[in-house]
Amino acid sequence: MSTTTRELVADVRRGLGSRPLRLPPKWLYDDAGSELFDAITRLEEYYPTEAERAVLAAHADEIADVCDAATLVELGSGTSDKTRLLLDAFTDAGRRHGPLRSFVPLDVAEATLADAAERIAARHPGLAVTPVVGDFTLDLGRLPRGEATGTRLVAFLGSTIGNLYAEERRAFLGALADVLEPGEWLLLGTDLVKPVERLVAAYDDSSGVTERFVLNTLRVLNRELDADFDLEAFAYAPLWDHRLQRMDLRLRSERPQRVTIPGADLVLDLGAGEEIQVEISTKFRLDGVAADLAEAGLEAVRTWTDAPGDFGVTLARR
Ligand code: AVJ
Repeated sequence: MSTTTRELVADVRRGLGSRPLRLPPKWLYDDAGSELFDAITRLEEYYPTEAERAVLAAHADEIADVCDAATLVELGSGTSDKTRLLLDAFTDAGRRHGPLRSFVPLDVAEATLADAAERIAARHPGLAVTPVVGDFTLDLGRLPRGEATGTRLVAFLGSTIGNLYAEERRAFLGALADVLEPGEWLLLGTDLVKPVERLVAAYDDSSGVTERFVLNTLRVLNRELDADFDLEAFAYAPLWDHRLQRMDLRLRSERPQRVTIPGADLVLDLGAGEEIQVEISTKFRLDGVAADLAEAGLEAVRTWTDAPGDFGVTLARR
């Protein structure tokens, strides 16, 4: 059994073996899921991608000027699409700190990662591109460091940090601060709190792509663990959790049903209306972001937002 399958089995036993039923969002992002997510980013209603792109388009040069990194690491890199804006600024021959030496994208979706790495290597011939297949909650210790990289900037974009539960977010930032040397950098993208109508529209789009994306996690369990989830028997049920300031994306069992998951040695009896939490997407305030960083021992140096204030990008230093 591969390490990934072992992790999936452990997550499924933990998440579906007791109530509330919950699956960690990373199992949404196999290659099919990554493609569906990519389709989400092109939806009219899904504003975060374009909002973050606007921030990077306007300020990448400034970021490359403030930040003296020689290596850019990208966690949960996916297609690395917006990262192009950073790479163009950091590899500019006229950059104050000299051009970037290497790029290290890290992602669980292997084919998506390989494609992105190839595309970037072709665009930046002078840049060493070293993809790492891995999970950013587990594999920070495997990132290259030291003389091979020089000073690193770790980019964690797209508000992926919002998919972590509060305690996981704290653990993640702490682990990141542990692997960074003093003087190394973090660039963190965070989706900001806004009127609930826009949030709900972004996660419950009219064309149903988000629903297919969320259902894909059941397809992953059917394939990897030989489970017999009937995708037709589940309805997508997203909601805004006002108290916790997050979108809460769930799948609701439409009828009482028994699901068997042989690969995890699990039988799951679901009642009508019972829900499985598949992903949360926390929304932030900029002062809260700075406070979370400070608690981990990282100092917010500068923050940029797009003109409407929908999305924040914070540069922090260990
Ligand atoms: C992975 C954080 C970029 O939370 O907005 C989008 C994932 N899930 N629609 C988000 C997601 C459903 C997305 N990020």
